[in-house]
Amino acid sequence: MIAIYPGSFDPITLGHLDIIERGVILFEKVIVAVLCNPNKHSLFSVEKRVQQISQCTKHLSRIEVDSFTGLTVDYAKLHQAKVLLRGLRVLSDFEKELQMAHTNKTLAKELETVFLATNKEYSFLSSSTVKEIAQFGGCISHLVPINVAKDLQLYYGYNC
Ligand code: COD
Repeated sequence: MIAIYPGSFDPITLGHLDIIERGVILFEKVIVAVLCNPNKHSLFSVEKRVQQISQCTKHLSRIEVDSFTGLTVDYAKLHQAKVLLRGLRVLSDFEKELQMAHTNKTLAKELETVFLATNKEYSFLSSSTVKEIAQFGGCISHLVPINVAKDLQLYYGYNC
């Protein structure tokens, strides 16, 4: 069964990576799909995010990294995926994720959303937190893959 793991991944964190690593154990193939959203300001371009994810998932087989525009359900149908993979950290995620899952169900009945609970080590971790720490020169090397840490340090002009 093919699962799509859609998201912004701006940038990918160790929390996202943990979901991907556990996802490939459960599914035949996981497609990590980066949303290209021209209405949302992103720190890294879609191409850069795809490159970052590809680089830090090199050790995994049965994974594809791609970008998409439009509806996630349309992208899933195009790739014959039956599952949308999502992660849950805290209660506020649950509200947002449930609403998204219900919306997607109204658009594609055959598609199931599967949630993986965050690894408790990463339950506090989000791309926004990482960007905020990096912006002020804080150490982020324990929060993101090494290649992403380098990109953030280069972007904000510091070393840690
Ligand atoms: N531990 C576990 N899971 C985590 C962690 C962590 N530390 N951090 C993030 N996650 C999970 C998130 O809960 C989420 O499930 C997933 O990883 C991706 O997170 P983000 O923040 O990178 O991506 P989102 O949530 O911004 O992605 C939203 C989509 C792009 C999927 C959504 O906006 C979408 O589908 N857009 C396309 C238009 C569409 O189809 N709209 C209708 C559906 S609402």
